[in-house]
Amino acid sequence: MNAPSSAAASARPSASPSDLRSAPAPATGAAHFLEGLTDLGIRCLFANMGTDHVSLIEEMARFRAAGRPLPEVVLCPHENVAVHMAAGYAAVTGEGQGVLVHVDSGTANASMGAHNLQRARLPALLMAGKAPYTLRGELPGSRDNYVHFIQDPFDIGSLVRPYVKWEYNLPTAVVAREALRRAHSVMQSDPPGPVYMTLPREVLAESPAVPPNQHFDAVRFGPARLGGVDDARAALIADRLIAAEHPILITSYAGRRAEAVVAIEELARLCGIRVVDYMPSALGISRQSPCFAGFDPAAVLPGADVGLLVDIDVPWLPRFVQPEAGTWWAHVDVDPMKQDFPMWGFATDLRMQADVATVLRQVSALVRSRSNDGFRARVERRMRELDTAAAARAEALTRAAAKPGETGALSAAHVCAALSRALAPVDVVINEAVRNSPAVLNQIIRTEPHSFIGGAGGGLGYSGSMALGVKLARPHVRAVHVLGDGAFHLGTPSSVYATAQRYGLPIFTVILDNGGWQAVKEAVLRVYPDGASSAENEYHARLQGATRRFEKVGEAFGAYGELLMEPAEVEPAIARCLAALDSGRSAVLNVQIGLQ
Ligand SMILES: Cc1ncc(C[n+]2csc(CCOP(=O)(O)OP(=O)(O)O)c2C)c(N)n1
Ligand SMILES: [Mg+2]
Repeated sequence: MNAPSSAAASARPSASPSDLRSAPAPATGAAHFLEGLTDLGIRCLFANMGTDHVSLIEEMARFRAAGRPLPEVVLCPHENVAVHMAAGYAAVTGEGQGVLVHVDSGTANASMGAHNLQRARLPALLMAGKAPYTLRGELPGSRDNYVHFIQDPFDIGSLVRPYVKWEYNLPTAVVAREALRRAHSVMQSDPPGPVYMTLPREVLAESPAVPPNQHFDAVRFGPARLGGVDDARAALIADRLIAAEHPILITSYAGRRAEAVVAIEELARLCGIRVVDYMPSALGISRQSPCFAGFDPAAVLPGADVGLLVDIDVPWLPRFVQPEAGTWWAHVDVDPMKQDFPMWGFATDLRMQADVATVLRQVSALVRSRSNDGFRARVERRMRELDTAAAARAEALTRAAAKPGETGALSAAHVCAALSRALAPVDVVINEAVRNSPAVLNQIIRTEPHSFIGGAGGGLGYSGSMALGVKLARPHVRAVHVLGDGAFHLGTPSSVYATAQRYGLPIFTVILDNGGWQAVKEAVLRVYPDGASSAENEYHARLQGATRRFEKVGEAFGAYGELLMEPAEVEPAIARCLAALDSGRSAVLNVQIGLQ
């Protein structure tokens, strides 16, 4: 932005250019920092660079020249991409990666993503350089640019503080490796989440006297994970399930861990439990399981005598839905107290902070050892009822998807059903379809753990970048995201497709374009059903102008694009997009579903 000032350089002791060339480069703070990242097993650094990162950039070149290991640097033109790539990567691997952003401005751009990561319980190590604190060349890395004076806010951590588990300003590179280990252990400990570290430019540029052989290994300094519970509490749940007539289970983010999906299925089949995946941010149960009871808790609450809340933030909306007074509730959660929610209130009879997979396996073992003929007969009856209900549900969904809609106003359900038929079980579908989420959830049949990701936070604009992170972590599967037109705008799409192209990470984007923000219109109508907005038919929610060719944003960066208007073209268009995808190009399908 501004030319470096020569005044700052001249304030330092002078050295001739030939001296500089011949002197061996001392290990800078940045070198210790990069070693620390490698210690952690961090594979990727999703980065948006600035003047704060000069020593890191310089050390990376030295490391490459020396053949030393480094994390893979993925340059992201917008921080939204960087932070949500880390989210996508963590969603399918559980492993937090590095996100490197530029001072306060980069942190501010990454803040919304930090919110989404926190709500999804996904780890990430967010790092920002800090503007230099020395003004006159007193130390290497001192201010040499106009922007260094304007990028030093009083409290940079406040930009992400509500969304991180831990924050730290690295005071000296002497402790870089230890601080990094601590950051990593905190983010990976239960409940996982993002952490934030700031790196002053002088600290990265200094040549500290670091004690030799510093090593903070994962075995002795690593994360703390939750496990199961004492048998007495597991037995309380087991005994209730054995005696139950109508047991239910509601989950939302248990599917972060594949083990939990297996444990839910096992317990549900063992006891004949109806399972609802409410607002899922990860697939909690196969959509083809007989125990899967859809996405709406209101459908299973009536008549339930035993209820399990399992890894869930909001099991229903109390304004509209109430559980039966007589239901006995147990809550098993990696985070049952919801300390990050100022207000939260769902009454339960038994609460435990524990690893869901382990507790449910404990309960299954106890149910097996304590079960009796009466229980087995009840389960058999319930499983027959569940089979019938699942068949009826499948039939209703097929009917709902049958009508394709009209030219320029295609049915979202029809399009999603066609997409479902074209995908493989291992492919990963990311939902950001807002008011068309029911079509995505119901019609795109997912069965495998980690084959579905949904938004856990409230920040739109995540799905394209999460798809990139998924593709990076799982190169052999397709990463598909379905999103609204508003979400597409918020997702910094030019940066998404630029990154996809540069790093060979093809993704498939399906936009459900209804001309704007249906969710905003509906929100107004819920509060003011017969108000002035309704009379005027103006909700400040229409975005469409004369030309709206979202697919061309992808084309600008080498993606294959199609505008889909015609019912007869639904299947062929999806096939063409998948062919492009499978050949290594991203594909963008702009589906016109009619104006909201
Ligand atoms: C970053 C961000 N900005 C604004 C919002 C507010 N918001 C919630 S839903 C919505 C509309 C999204 O539009 P679209 O993706 O087209 O979905 P539709 O409502 O039409 O189904 C908006 C703007 C948000 N959730 N996140
Ligand atoms: Mg829309």
